[in-house]
Amino acid sequence: MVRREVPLDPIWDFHILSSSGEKQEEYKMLVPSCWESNPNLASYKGKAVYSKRVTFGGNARLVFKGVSHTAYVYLDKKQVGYHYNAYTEFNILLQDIPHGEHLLEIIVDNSFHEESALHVSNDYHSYGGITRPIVMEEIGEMFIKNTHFIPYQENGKWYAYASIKTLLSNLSNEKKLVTLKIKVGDDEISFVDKVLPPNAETLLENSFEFPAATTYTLENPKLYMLEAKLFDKGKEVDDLIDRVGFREVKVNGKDILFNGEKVIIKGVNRHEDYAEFGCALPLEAMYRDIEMIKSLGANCIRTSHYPNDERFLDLCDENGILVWEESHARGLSEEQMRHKNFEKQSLDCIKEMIESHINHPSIYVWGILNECVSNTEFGRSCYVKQFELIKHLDSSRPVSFASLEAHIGSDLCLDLVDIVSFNIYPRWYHETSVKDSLCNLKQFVNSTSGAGKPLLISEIGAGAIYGYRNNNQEKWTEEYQQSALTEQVTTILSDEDLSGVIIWQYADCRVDKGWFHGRPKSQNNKGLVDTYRREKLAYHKVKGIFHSY
Ligand code: ADA
Repeated sequence: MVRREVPLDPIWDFHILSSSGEKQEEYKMLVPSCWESNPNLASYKGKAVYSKRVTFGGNARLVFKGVSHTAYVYLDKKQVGYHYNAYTEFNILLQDIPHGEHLLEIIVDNSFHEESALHVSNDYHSYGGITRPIVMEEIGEMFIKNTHFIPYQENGKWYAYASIKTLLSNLSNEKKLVTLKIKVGDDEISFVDKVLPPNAETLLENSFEFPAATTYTLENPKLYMLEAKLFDKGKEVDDLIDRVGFREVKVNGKDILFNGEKVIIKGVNRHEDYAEFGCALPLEAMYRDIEMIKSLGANCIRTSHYPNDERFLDLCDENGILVWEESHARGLSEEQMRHKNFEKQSLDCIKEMIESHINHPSIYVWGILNECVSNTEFGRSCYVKQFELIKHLDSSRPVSFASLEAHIGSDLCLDLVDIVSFNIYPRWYHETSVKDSLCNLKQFVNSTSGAGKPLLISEIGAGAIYGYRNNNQEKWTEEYQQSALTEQVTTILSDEDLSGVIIWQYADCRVDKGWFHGRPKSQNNKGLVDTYRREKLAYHKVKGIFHSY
């Protein structure tokens, strides 16, 4: 390992900021964590500043895996970075910094300020703080910015091939001649004597054969270490390590194919939310979710409604759990989509999501714009732009978006997707039977350009308050939720026209204050487990059903 990390102690100085920017209450804050974990700040919305003295010098990259939701970064009182969106990674390049101690300050804002188009009052909570890990990396004059690995099939031969793209950065004022070596398992490939122009980025790309590669399957999720090493006159000057898998996702007619085999989706939607930790789940809590979801018999998680912490995606990779990764947006109206920053903030989110997560073999779908305005011409133009960007960045995965029941009859975007997906709530928001609801949906989809494509139920479910029990078939009881989910899930999984179901939702989650109507305890209570992961009756019932299909 050549690239060195500058150690950052996890305890930071922390001050609440007044509206005029003055430091007020003082705390110590753990990074990563949400400030809501501090009882005094459990409902705080606004600005705060994190500060720390760090000793380093030369060139460095400050990598933030997630700050919720707007970050202004200062080094020695000078602004060096800005980022919007809680759920995507960003980094800041610091060049020619004098060696010594420096003051690093990060102002974080989680208010629904007027520049914010995606973080708005919603059916989930926009927490505050540096909620995902942060690292400071020492780099030299040249470094490997990223390596993208796309496995593919040729001439009926599975997974012997991959296209590998590596972006190199030369920060010096001189032209450099370098060699890049990339090892995947035991195979090594090289880009020899490549010229890097001064102060520029250079993309090296080619396709390679890996004849000995073992296929990544859901039963045997074989991962390979990808090690990229950069050499300047024979001396190793930088390295980057990631994990990859050889697999292929395709759509054929109405089927979703994973390694050429039809897969039926049995999934759960999951928010990053946990009673004690808010959205900043420690690895143990993530791991527990993975264990519970596997034991449920599910094979898929939808990261509703934003890109997830990469450590969670790593766990999905390791456990062979398919991931529908979604860019950030939920239920935006046309007016909200016409917000002056909506387009830029959405496209940035997609770019950052794909750039940083493209190598995860578990991701099988890129999703966008959950339940937004896919039934107007303006709305459609937004979906078109976002899908174009996705296909430009990664054309190897199918794309989709979750439409809603209210758009049955009017959705204008079903031609844009590889997989048609709808969120429907029979037996919860209305009393139409599940069978009739599916019938209406299929009739509509078949009358559109979505006909003949895989059709997935991306949300269905019912609410229950953990521990509220009676046998009166009353809504909010665990018994009612169990009976609704039994009908919903068995009807979908028995229907051969459908590609499967993703239950809304795995665990209860906190919602924004404005959402208290229909949200007892200010939570979305449709979880199979509550915010502490205590199992409701429905968890056990669904487990039986998932294991029998
Ligand atoms: C929608 C939405 C979810 C959640 C759900 C519900 O379909 O996509 O975020 O709000 O409904 O509980 O009503």
